[in-house]
Amino acid sequence: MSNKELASLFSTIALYLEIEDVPFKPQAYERAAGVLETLQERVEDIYEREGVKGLDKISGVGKGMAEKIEEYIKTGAIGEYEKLRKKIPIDIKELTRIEGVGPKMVRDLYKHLKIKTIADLEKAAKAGKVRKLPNFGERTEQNILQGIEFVKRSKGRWLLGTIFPYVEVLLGKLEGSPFVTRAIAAGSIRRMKETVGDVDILITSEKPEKAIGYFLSVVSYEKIWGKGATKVSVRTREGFDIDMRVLPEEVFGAGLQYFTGSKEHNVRLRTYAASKGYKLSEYGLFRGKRRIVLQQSQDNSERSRRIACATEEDVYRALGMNYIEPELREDHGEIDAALRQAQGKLPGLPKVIPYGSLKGDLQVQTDWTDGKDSIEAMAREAKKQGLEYIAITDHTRDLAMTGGMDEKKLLSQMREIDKINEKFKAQGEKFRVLKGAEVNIRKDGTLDITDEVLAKLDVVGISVHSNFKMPKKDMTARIVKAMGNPHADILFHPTGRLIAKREAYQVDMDEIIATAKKTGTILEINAFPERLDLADSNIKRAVEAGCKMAIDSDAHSISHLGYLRYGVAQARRGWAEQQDIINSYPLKEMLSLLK
Ligand code: DGT
Ligand code: CA
Ligand code: CA
Ligand code: ZN
Repeated sequence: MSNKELASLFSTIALYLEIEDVPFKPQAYERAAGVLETLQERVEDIYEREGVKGLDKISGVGKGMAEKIEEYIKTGAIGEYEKLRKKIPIDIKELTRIEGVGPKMVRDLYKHLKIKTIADLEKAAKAGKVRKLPNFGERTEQNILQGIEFVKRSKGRWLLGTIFPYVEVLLGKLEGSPFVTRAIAAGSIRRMKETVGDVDILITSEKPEKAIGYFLSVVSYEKIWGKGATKVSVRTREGFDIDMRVLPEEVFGAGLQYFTGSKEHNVRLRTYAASKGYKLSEYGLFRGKRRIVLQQSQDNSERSRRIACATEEDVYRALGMNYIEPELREDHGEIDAALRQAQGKLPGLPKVIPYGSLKGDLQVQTDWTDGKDSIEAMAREAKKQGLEYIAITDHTRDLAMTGGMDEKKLLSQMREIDKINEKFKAQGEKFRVLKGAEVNIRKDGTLDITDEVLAKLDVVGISVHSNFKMPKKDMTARIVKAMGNPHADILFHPTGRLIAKREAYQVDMDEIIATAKKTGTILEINAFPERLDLADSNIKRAVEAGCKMAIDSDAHSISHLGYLRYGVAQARRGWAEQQDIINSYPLKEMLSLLK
């Protein structure tokens, strides 16, 4: 059992209770779910040590919730959930994945139309039944149908940010096994693609059967799709699939290269190899075109023809190329660039920004608006993670539901930040909290904070949070106008997309990029796992145009600051170098790159 599983169970209970119109309880479950999501220690460990009292002590978890957690730890189930699930047989999780469909809507749809699944909802909406419900209307019905299309298209893929921490833990366990020599994730995870279809794990081992047995003992799986002497595929209890393969040590490089993909990269590489008289497969790079018969033990003649397999570097080098980082392997011109580079010609491969090279974070929310932690807590955690500065960028006036700040509140927050900086200084700590805001771009392209106050801030982020459905021309004009504001430093999450949830708004990226270049506005690479906005392809365009970018976590709690690595990954996938990313510079230089 993990904290995350329990959190997800709690938020489902909250949804059921909302459908039942139960007062207050849903909020208690929601709050506890939020806490569990980000809790560092496992609740089981806390419970083992301090019992239900210890659970009660976790801030945001009351006595009632602590008892529910205890019930779950002891029995593996929560009675209230089982009861609700039987009473209200709706697939809430699935239905609320549709953008714009919340628990209240699910409740009404169920009460009036007996809608339980996305399929039911699609049928009813297509028949025009949804628009007739009180508070729905034709526009809502259209939006629901659009949302359903989007969910259907993204089905079966998982956010990298959901899968990656799981895989890290799993690899750690595998490496701890005496039967495993090394373990690594290949496939889309190694390429750090924003969404992942399934997890591919490669290991080397002297005892493959034992290694597979060990793997099955540490993964909680729902079913085994298939199992052989050197391979096993499972569906995890979390609902995604893992393919695990055991590779022979001598050909590990070739295997890793093959299973890292992408398919498109591999096809291009294999075709190039063939044109040079080689044969490339997961078993190695071979001279000559004769087809290799795949079998466990290869005969001596094959072994003698095999020229490169131990490391990936060997494979690329033998083909006359420089090593290509996994994030670049998408057949977007990387093979030609690697060939040119090896021949001393330009343009070569980019020197992609290294992980861990960020010095600051320029979008951080706090408990002044919809964040969970205080300014100081965010700063201390950022410092712990090796950063030298962060900008506090809480929401502004128009986002009233988040407690968006007006000028007065912003000014008082600035005084608070001064105090915190003084405190750091007095304690001899080298860390700087910058004053900022995430200012709303209104429909007409003006900002919802006066220029006079914006001028006092160190970092002004601007973003679209309303009227997402404007025509492309109008949306582009709106954003371009806002970028022209002399105080607007960074365009936050430039396309507004939410992966698998909400399409990006219609906007002319070429014009945004040109305007960024002209006005010196920084474009953000928002690292929040469901945003990753700019997307990799847009980053590449921005790099080519010579725009500067910032990689921000958009953290709403201390646990989100770690998202920065997904932003760095996205930047690498967009061929960005360290010099392209302003928050990889020390504070003074970074500030000099803002307007
Ligand atoms: P995913 O799982 O959809 O996020 O994407 P990948 O890239 O992880 O794809 P997956 O899991 O189907 O296969 C893992 C890698 O194995 C893939 O990136 C390249 C390699 N591979 C799989 N099937 C083929 C194939 O038919 N041809 C070639 N050249 N490579 C393949
Ligand atoms: Ca995969
Ligand atoms: Ca796979
Ligand atoms: Zn927010």
